[in-house]
Parts: sequence; structure tokens; C-alpha cells
Amino acid sequence: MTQQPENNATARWVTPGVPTFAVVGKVNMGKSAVLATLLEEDDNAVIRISSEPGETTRCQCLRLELDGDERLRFIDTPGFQQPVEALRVIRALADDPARGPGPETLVRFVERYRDSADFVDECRLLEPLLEGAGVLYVVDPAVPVHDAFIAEIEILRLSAGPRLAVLNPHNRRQADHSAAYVDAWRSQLGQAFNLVRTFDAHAARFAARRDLLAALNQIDERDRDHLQATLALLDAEWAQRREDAAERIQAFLRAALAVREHVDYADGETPDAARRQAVQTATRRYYQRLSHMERDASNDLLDLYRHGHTRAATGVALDDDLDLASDETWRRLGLTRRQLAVVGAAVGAGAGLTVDAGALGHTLGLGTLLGGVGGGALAYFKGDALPTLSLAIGRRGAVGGRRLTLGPPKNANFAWILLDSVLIRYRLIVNRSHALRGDGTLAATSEEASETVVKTLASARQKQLARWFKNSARGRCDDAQDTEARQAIEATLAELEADERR
Ligand SMILES: Nc1nc2c(ncn2[C@@H]2O[C@H](COP(=O)(O)OP(=O)(O)OP(=O)(O)O)[C@@H](O)[C@H]2O)c(=O)[nH]1
Ligand SMILES: [Mg+2]
Repeated sequence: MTQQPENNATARWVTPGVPTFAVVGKVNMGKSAVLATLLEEDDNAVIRISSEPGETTRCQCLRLELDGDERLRFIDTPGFQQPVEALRVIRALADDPARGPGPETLVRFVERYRDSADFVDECRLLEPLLEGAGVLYVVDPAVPVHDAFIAEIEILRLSAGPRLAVLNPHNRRQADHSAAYVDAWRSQLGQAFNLVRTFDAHAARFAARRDLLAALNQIDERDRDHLQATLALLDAEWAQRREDAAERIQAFLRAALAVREHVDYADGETPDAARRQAVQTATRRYYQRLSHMERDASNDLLDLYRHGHTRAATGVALDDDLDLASDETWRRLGLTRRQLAVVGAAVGAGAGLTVDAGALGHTLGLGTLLGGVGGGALAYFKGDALPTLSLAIGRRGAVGGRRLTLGPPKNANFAWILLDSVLIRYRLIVNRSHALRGDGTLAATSEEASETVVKTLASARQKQLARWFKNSARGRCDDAQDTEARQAIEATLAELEADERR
């Protein structure tokens, strides 16, 4: 590869010491989408992505910053509008028509048309290349290779920097290499580009992003050490994120297991009815509080993974916030009966939750408590499949004044369901593309929502976690146990990231 030009005073896009690549291609090929995914930029105000061709009209600098330093720079560019005509002009501008145009001819082309009404987009997109930026050429391999593309490739071949071609299949089935035009594209691109890679902007996860950045390292021998160090920083940052995520999930579980709901009420003339009413209120509040806690934890994970414009307003467990008051949740998530028995045997009775007997003496099935309540409430609580909540009713204040305290379900699966729901959300988050510009909610298909995680964990890890649930619910975890559980969660997160199924 030829050398990057010396820093010239008029350079706008390229700064020495910061490897720079211009992302170029025909309009609507997904240039901006590739960049959004690569740089984890989900803000449409920063990177505009739309099915409207010609969305990007000016070059824009986008930086990959790690540890506060700009490590890599990408320039999002407008798409080629008239590549065939531009190539014709460039050829005509060649010094020696027999030898054809060279890099200097591109310079001449841009100088000639920069301030004219012709080839506006071509001049804009070529400018960074003339300053020495490398090329990241994006095409959709579902589209046949026609003359306009061949002209684009010919023009880009004249640029002096390293060149990488990216096949960004808009239709995911086309990612398969037997897809219609992939071979034709590869043979066309192979002649003009140092390397050709597939990168599905709507599906690429961390490993694919890393691979694409590593490909830049392969083609850009000018900055090899810098790029290698950048990859190391990227890996460290990702590992830190996962550690933070595991910590957040653990904090959520700890807090959720400790939730107690209190309702003060007076016996009045019909103490049974008053009690039923209080239980109903406390139960609803209890489950709402948990589902909000789960949603907040999910939003924190979204922030951690740079999805600040996506919110977990809709739960994955059901079509609303995680609905722990629904028997459907209790059937679908968590461990199987057999797994519960195995972990229960390993860590002692009450492997799920053992409620502090002092605070919450009675346990009463909701079916019993709600027996006389109307159909609406029963529908809400879905009858006998409901877990039994821990309950205590004590005297309070004036005559007949009572305090009802409602605690966690006695069901040993409770903690596992909480963990499952947050892990399902995690899987959605790490699989989510930053190029999506939807309604900003983290939604799951019913298939995604029901693909439980905790059932698939190795038995040894289930036992580790069961031990932590048990001790944590009793407020008896030391640092070593906390660390062990966090590491178990972290290892699970790493497995979810590596899981190719989606
Ligand atoms: N399904 C799918 N759609 C994609 C993918 N990449 C881009 N698109 C869609 O293709 C359209 C164009 O994407 P952009 O990233 O805006 O394309 P662009 O090349 O930057 O377009 P201009 O700026 O107009 O030149 C948008 O509707 C994207 O959502 C992909 O990998 N999969
Ligand atoms: Mg664009």
C-alpha cells in the first residue's frame, strides 16, 4: 500500500495517528447501518438510517473511542449517485489515456467538480480518500453486480489507501455463501480490494464486530500495532462490561429476593373481608414492584450495552412487564421439577427461598385467601397454579389496626424465574443490532421469550447459584459466596454471547 500523505494543512478528515476509513458505496446499501453496528451507535440523530435512498448527504466523522482516546475514525459518506458518468469523466481526465487514470486523476476530478453542481456526492465521498483514508466499501450481495457497481469499484481502485469490501446482506438468508450473487461479487471485488468480508449490520454481534475491526488490521499495514492495541482495548472493555452486567444482575436478584410488601388495615366490621382486601392489594403491589425492578435492571443493561435509545418497557416473559402474578410465567421459566429436586438435595431443603420465619410466620395459599373474592380478582390471580406467598399479619396501633406483610413466594422456583427473565433479556440485548431504528422497545418474539436459560445451565452451576439464593434470601452471604455467584452469572453471560442460535 502507498503511504498516507503527510498531514497537509487542508486535511479535514484524516489526522495522523488515527487510522481512518471512509465507508462508501451506492445509496441505500447499508453504509450507515454498518457503521452504527460497528460503533454501537443507536441514536438516529447521530447516524441516520432509513429506507429512503440518499439519507446521508454529507460526510460525517464517527470515532471509536476507548479509554477516552480516539482509536479509529470512520467517515460516513453519501452514496455514489452517478458512478458510470463519474468514471467516464475521470478516464477522460487521465494524463495518459493509454495508461488510464491513477490516484492523481481522482484529485483532479475532485478539484474540478468540488464547487460545481455536478457530481456533488461523488466529490464529497472521495474527499476523505484523497486525504489518505482507507476504504470500507459496502454492498448488498442480494443485488446483482451491474455496471454502476463496476464503475464504483473502478473509481475506488484508484484510491491510494487500504481497501476492504463488506458484503452486508439485508436479507439474512443471503448471508449464506451460496446466495444468489455472492460469488459474482466476490470475484469482482477480489481484484480491487485487499479483502472481502461478510458483515450483516442487522445481526452482527460483538464477535463479528471484532472480526471486522481485525480485518482492518490485516489490510492496513501502516497502523498494525495501533490496531492490534485497539483490539486488546476492545476486548478488555467488553470483558469489563460483562462483569458489570453480572454485578447488576446479582444486585437485582438480591434486592428482589428481599422485597416485602406491607399493607396497614383495620379489621372493621368484617375482618375477613378486610384481610382479603389487604392481601389482594399487597399481592398486586408486590408483583408490580418486582416487575418494575426487573425492568429497571434490564434498562441498566441496555445502557451498559449502549442501547440508550431502547427501553425495556415491555417484558419478555409475557406481553407486558414480567408478570409474576401469571401462572404462565411460573410454568415456562425457571428450573424443571427434577432440576429443583436435584439442587434442593444438594444445598438442603428450601433451595429456592426460605422465608425468615420470625418476620413471616404464616404461609397461606392465595386460593384459600381469595376463595370468596369475585371472578375478576380470581382471573387476575389465576387460581391454584399461583405460588404461595409468605404472609404475616400483626397488630398495629389502635384497636383492630393491623399490618399485613407479604413476602416472597415459597415456591423454590421463584429465584430461578427472576434469573431466567433477566438472562433472557440479556440475550436479547447482546443480540440486538445498534442499526435498528424501530420504536425503541426491547421486544421479544414468544419463541425468544420462552427459550429459558437456567434450565440449560450445567448442574454444578445450578447448585452454586442455588446455594447463593438460599443464603442471600436469609441475608447470610459472605464476600466469597457473593463472588462465586457473580462469577457463575458472568460465565453464563459469556455462554449466551457465544451461543450462535438466535
Ligand atoms: N434487514 C436489513 N436491513 C438493512 C441492513 N443494513 C441496512 N439495512 C436497511 O437498508 C436501508 C438503508 O440503510 P442505510 O444504512 O441508511 O443505507 P446507506 O447506504 O447509509 O444509505 P444512504 O445514506 O441513503 O446512501 C435501511 O432501511 C436499513 O434499515 C441489514 O443488514 N439488514
Ligand atoms: Mg447513510
